[in-house]
Amino acid sequence: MELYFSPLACSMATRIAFYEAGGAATYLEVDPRTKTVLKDGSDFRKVNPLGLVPTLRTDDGVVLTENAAILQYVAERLAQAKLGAADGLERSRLQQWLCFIGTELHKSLFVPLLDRKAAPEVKAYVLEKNLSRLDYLETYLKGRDYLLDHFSVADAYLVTVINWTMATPPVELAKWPVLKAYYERLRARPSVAKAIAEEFELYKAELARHKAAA
Ligand SMILES: N[C@@H](CCC(=O)N[C@@H](CS)C(=O)NCC(=O)O)C(=O)O
Repeated sequence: MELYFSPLACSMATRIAFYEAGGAATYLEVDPRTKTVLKDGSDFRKVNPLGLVPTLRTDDGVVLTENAAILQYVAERLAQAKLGAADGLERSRLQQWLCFIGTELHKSLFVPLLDRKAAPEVKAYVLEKNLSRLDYLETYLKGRDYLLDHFSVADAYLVTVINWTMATPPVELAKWPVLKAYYERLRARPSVAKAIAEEFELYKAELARHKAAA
């Protein structure tokens, strides 16, 4: 499988899933500004017209987009690692969490906060409206190690998104101690630690590249 990714972006969740399962993949870095695939300079929009990562090319050459779909596909393909759901209700729970992370956290809270072009009023509105999502997680995670009863691709996605609090100072994780402890626990997990360490180096290179091009 080939994973189109950008450093520290939501695509890191799929990398974590591959590392967790010991699955082989080819990682193709996409520059988020130029939308070029670094390896060969090709136009990523020819693969995904939206220019969004993650994008996965399966071993059969099929192109899949959308984090929730990709994560569930990878979990099913690498079923021995049990990163997905065991039965019908758990499958719905997994989808519940993937949808929650994708819509309530990723797009509604973090994307506007990370957007350098978003006006301060927009950021203030987003914080006022969406910080309750973190309160909700704080309550849910009390006494739990993971979102389901075991580590799953939903945790891979959540730790990836919570990792962005490093770059969103208005969201101080210390205000949600249970969520902070969850994040730190998951960050220490070998698959997550490896993915963050590797992608952080690539992120620094991306920043240097953008600076040089400015
Ligand atoms: N709905 C998509 C959103 C993916 C997404 O927002 N990816 C970001 C990185 S975290 C991206 O590629 N942004 C580049 C852009 O907006 O041009 C999904 O869930 O996969």
